[in-house]
Formats: sequence, C-alpha cells, structure tokens
Amino acid sequence: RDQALSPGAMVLGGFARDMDRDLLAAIEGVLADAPPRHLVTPGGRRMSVAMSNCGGVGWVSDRRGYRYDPIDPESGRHWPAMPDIFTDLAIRAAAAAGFAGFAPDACLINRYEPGARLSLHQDRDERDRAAPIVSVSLGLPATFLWGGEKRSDRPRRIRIVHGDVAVWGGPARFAFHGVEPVADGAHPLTGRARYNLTFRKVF
Ligand code: MD5
Ligand code: FE
Repeated sequence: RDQALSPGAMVLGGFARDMDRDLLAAIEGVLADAPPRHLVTPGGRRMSVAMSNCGGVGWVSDRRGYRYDPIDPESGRHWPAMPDIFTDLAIRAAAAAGFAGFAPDACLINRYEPGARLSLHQDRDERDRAAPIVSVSLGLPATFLWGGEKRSDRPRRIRIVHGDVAVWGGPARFAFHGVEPVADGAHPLTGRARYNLTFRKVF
C-alpha cells in the first residue's frame, strides 16, 4: 500500500499502525501540558482544526501572522519536549522515503473533529527548505488534497487512513495541499477524532 505520488512525495501505508496505542498515549501526554486550541488566522478566521505542538519550537498563528515560537502563548511556557517515540518514528519514516538524516525540531499536532478541514496551503514558514515534512495520521480517515506548485493546479484526492505516514520533500516540498472536511464517524482508538502529526525541521 505504499504509494509514490510524485518525485519527493510518498505515502507509507500503515507505517505507524503497530505503534498506534503508544503514539496516542504520547499525544495525550503532550496535550495534557499544551491543550489543543483553535488558532486564528491573520485574516481573523478561527481554524476548524485544533492545534498544539511539541519540540523546540511550535507553529502558531494569530492576527499578527504565522510563526514558529519556542513558547506556547497560552501557557507562557516552552512547548512540551518531543517524545522519543515521535522522533524515532519520524526519522525512520523519512529514511524509508529516501530522506536519510532527517532531524525534526518541531511537531505540530492537528486534531480534527468531524467537519474540520484544512484549506489549500503551502508549508513555507520553515527556515530549512531542504528537509522533508513527515505526516502521521491516526484515527478517522481523511482525504488529502494534493496539488502542485501553483494554487491553481487542480489537486488530486488521496485517501489516508489510520497509521498511514506521508513524506514530502525535495521537488514536492512546496506543493499546495489541504484536507477535506472529515466525515462523521468513530474510530476504535481515537473516537470521533482524527490526529495528524507533522514533523518539521524549522531551523
Ligand atoms: C494534516 N497537515 O493532515 C496535514 C498533513 C499542516 C498540514 O498540512 O500543515 O499541518 S500534511 C499534508 C501534506 C499533503 C501534501 C503535501 C504536503 C503536506 N507538503 O508538501 O508539505 O493535518
Ligand atoms: Fe500543511
């Protein structure tokens, strides 16, 4: 079920499935210290996805813009440390997709409840433009929208299920992408939720 999408982009089908319970426990540990919250875009819209972070820096958005910040603005404290099980998984997945030596310093945790979506965007706030992004999905299934270099490129729809890991780097690193609204349902492990972890090398 591995799927090469284009040069630099691939889905490793079920790569994280055998670790799902341990991953969820680690997610819950991070979220206990840094609860997921609905960020506001610079344009003033409340995001439907609830977000948190772990690692040296975390991605935040507010009326002033998007940025990576070592401090959680809600608590005034550093983001929780990245659990070893996260770092290990991200390094192994990147290597399996051809990106040896990946060293993530940030992990964005996205929590989707049914109906939540992510509109088409590029990830371009990371200073390191050579490193890939590793994306781990748990819980309810989703449809990734995966476009091209230009916002106007018609996106492909890619079904992503519990345990799938996707890696985007090289020529695919700045592809436009998004997530369709998550359909209602319940997953045996996560309930009415989809989690996505994105591992990034920011600095
Ligand atoms: C998600 N998160 O499912 C997605 C997973 C984000 C975000 O997009 O910025 O938090 S990453 C999905 C993705 C799809 C296709 C291309 C790329 C990423 N990419 O080129 O970086 O919550
Ligand atoms: Fe993204």
